Amino acid sequence: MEQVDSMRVVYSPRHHLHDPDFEVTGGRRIAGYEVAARVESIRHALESDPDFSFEAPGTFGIGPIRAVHDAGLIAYLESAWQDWRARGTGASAIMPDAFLHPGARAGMGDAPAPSSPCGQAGYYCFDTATPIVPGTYEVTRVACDAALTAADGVLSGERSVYALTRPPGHHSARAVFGGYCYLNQAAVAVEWLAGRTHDRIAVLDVDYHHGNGTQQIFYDREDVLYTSIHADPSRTFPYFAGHASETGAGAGTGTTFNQPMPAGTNDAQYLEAIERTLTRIEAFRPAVVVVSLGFDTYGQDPIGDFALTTPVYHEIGRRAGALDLPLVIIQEGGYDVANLGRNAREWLRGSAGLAPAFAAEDGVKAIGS
Ligand code: OKP
Ligand code: ZN
Repeated sequence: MEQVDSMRVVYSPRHHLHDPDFEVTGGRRIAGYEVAARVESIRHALESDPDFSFEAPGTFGIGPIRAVHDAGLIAYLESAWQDWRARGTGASAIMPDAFLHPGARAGMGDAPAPSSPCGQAGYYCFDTATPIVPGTYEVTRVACDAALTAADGVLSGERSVYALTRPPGHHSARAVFGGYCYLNQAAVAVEWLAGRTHDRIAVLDVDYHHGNGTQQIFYDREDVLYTSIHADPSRTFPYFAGHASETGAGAGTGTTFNQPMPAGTNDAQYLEAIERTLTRIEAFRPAVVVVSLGFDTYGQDPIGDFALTTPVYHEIGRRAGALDLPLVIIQEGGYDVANLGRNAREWLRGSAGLAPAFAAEDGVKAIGS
């Protein structure tokens, strides 16, 4: 594989404007895991490496977002904070206290759209970990612009471009959001690329969590392959999607490929799963691969239960790069702030055919060979 000059990294400091100070997880109100320091850890690691060059996102407007998300959801996200300030509960963030659970209205037809702030929150949001604060909409729009800038880069001939974004996006579905995600920037990039190339697009979702939103948006699509390696939903969020039996519907039958993994999944097991996924992607012959890149698979991650080590990220990236297809790499999760930077740096260096930045740790040498 040939080496690239330097990998473009799309980054905006505006992500700091989305900074909720809590989430509710497992019945506990806790400091949120999805913090600004996450992408700052990655920025610092890449800025000190001459093989990466930073640039600001361009602006692509609302059109590419409307192509994947429901108009009501977009309008809600845009106006929610102002409405909450005018007539909400006074809380520092919007969070639902009741959800439109399908069972609650089973047999009664659709509910009329609610007009109260808490009703709307429970209509559009599916969990208690995804607060809306004053800067949320602007930041999720910036993240979409960054993903589209990366997509535009590969169509202009770059081999791969990395969108260093937060919050993540892959849990956000067509008409509902949750899981720290608001708009789904990977899905926005996929749809935009499909429209530009009139060709097949594959998703390689290597976040620890299943990307239920991305899967749903493309579930019936023949031209989009969604692949994911993730913690088995029988034990982990998003709980209700990501089973191996979910393989697509209609014209998209066979274009979803899930590999749920056990607790304790290690480097060797993960590489076997990656190999199966990359084989599927190659057979699909996509024009572009969109990578939903998460590092919550790391052994020290506070919300994951896999056991991956830093050096394996270089090997995973190397194998993804060896597909020899353009990569639009979009940052999703990963919550061990102290090690995020070096894990991301290794993955990206591997994907670009560059040598690891760090010496292999004991026990990891065995897996790459
Ligand atoms: C976003 B991304 C676990 C609750 C999980 C939300 C996790 C969202 C992860 N007890 N809450 O995929 O990294
Ligand atoms: Zn995740």
